[in-house]
Amino acid sequence: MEQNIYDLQAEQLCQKIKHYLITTMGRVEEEAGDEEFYRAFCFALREEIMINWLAGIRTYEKENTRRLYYLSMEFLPGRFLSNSIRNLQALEIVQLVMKKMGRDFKVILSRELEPGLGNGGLGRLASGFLDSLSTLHLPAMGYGLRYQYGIFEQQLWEGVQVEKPDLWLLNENPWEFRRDLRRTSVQFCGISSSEEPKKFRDFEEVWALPYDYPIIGYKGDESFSVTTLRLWTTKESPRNFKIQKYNAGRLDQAAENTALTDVLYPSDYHETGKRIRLKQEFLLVSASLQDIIRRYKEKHSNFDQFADKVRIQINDTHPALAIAELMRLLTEENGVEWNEGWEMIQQIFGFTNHTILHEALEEWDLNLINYLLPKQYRIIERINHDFLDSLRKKEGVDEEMIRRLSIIENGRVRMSHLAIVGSHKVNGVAKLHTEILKNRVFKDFYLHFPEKFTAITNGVSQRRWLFNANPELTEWITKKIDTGWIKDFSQIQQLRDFAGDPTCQREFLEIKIKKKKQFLKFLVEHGNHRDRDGIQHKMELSLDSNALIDVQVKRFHEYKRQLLNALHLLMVFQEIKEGENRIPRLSILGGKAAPTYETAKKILLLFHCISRTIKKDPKASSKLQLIVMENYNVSKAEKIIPAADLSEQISLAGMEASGTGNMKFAMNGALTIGTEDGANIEMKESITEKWWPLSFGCRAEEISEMQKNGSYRPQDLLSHHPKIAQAVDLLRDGSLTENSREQEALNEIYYSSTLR
Ligand code: 26Q
Repeated sequence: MEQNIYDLQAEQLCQKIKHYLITTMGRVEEEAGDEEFYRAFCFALREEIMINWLAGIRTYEKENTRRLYYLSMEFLPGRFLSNSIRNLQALEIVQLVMKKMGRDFKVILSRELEPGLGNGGLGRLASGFLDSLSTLHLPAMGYGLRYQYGIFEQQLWEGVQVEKPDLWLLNENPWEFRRDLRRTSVQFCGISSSEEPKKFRDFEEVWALPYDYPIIGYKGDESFSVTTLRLWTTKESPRNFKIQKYNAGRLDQAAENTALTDVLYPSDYHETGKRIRLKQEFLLVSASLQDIIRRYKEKHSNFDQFADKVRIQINDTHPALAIAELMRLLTEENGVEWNEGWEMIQQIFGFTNHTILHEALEEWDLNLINYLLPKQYRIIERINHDFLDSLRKKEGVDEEMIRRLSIIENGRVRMSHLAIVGSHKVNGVAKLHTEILKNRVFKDFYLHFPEKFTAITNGVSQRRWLFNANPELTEWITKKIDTGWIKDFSQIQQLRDFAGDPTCQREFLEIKIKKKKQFLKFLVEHGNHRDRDGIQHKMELSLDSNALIDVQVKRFHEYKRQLLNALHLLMVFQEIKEGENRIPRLSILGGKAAPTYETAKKILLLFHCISRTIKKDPKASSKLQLIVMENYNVSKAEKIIPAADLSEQISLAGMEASGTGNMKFAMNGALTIGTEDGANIEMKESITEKWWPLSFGCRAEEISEMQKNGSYRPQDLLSHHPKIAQAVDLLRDGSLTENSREQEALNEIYYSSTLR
């Protein structure tokens, strides 16, 4: 009986696919290529979700619920198709369709180009939230930018990072819906007369056009929800092109606004201070807020309930201008009184901080803001003025304290201060991180507004990282504890009862081996390496699934200490050469370096040199291999993480705000080699010491102590530990390099890390 229903549904889907191939692409089934088939398949599948999508929107409208809006300059949703099929519990039907139509499911899935609209953790977290909000049927929406080019594609030419444009919009995207009716105009620059603030002239108008993406929640026993991710672009609005500038020979100025959403800024942790970035941030903020207000006005004739109906979370300070822009929209365009408006603002906004690195804290030149956003600048001045006034009324606040807390200081606007002042909550992304915010980074704010600070530890979506990425382990877990954990991950605790059972341990290890084999197969089939001219060559494996797979995949950054991993590999290399018997180890490295981050690029090159040196040594390569994977992204993560035995989470304690890769590995059964940092600490607490055997390194306080009294002396360490010294020496004695360019890079790493 059930089989018949399946068959019927699959047959219907087949018909739809054929229909789309013919009517939208002019192709018959037999001649359609894989990409065309992929697209037709998505068109057919998305029909199945439209009703739920619309119904959800209608229900929230009818019930007039409070909405949550997540504003973020970055989203990293990963591929849509595979995750959606899994969430819809449609895997079996889809496999049947593929069989009926003679297509390879894996190949079809791999035709989807991943939307890389983020740098790393912060963007992936944003997408994870949308997945959860959708699964939990909560009335929420994400707002971001539809970059024409997402994070660059990384190629490694003999270990040198070469950045190529990310062409995710190469083909028509079946997951986006252009919403012409919702286009919005955003204003930059302009002059207003002080007598008549309503008369604003000579401003520059930019049109933002939204595209909607369905974020499909998990379908448990009941029905499923679809949440909207709305991304703005300026590219597709013909009105953004300035013909007069073009005729005057200034193509750059003529096309500046059509190009505004062209590229994602690829440097995490580095404030760029660039004008186009500021315009991008404001575009997101203004277009989204106007959209939010429009939606509110459909149901209300005044703003009395606005603060009750709207909540806006800002993902780091990147959208913090929303505080000024909403204040402007309320007071200047909707007749709300200043004080009332300000009350509302603080109820509406919440601010998440993701980093303590000083160079990543956004500050804008006052003249730049005043020129591009004169109205908002004046509002920031007033907010600051009122804020400082209220501080002066407090006891024990001197002018030095005022200076430290001020939003505007020394010709700069501090976005984090604006965000804190305008929000009811400021959250760090793990316990330790929040403590550091309270005691160091935002100490003065904590002194005066302790109630604002809260720790909300990050999470990841077990649906993408376990349910979808590891169906084998999913099945095993579900056999033991049923399916509740797919929606509520706290239920995973029930697995405790099985942890010590030898049969369970064996079953688990069998699954791990299977995932390792799949991954190794993927490496052999797709894992190329490039020579100095960028030509690809097949990768050879010297180890098999008996080797420990030891993985560090994340953005390249000094604080994440990929260099420490490299030095450890060199030590293992030496030991093997000296005849020590070690378990074979396959070390996987992956991650992008910001294009301007020279040190990170040198460390990438070092890994290439180490990999090559190991490969050349027959004795070493029978026990050790290092593979540097190009272009680490969400899709690659889905393949690597389930296969990992060891998860490298070795940041300098106090620096990694939370980390989220750590959680993805742990839920796939890898052991964490980790420092006492970010969410590692809380993970260790809940998993307990017994199952967390590989903890190491200084704690955050010990590091602060060392920094304070200058007691970190690498030379002393080297003279006390000959094995470390021997490994470090390889950096400069020429045994890893083949040319002077490489040796110069390694020398710089050597001297910058040993001479202090
Ligand atoms: C800032 C100004 C101008 C241009 C770019 C930026 C910029 C962009 C991205 C600054 C920082 C980022 C990204 C930060 C990030 O990903 N942080 C990570 O956030 C994760 C989610 O909370 C945490 O788990 C990580 O610990 C944290 O490093």
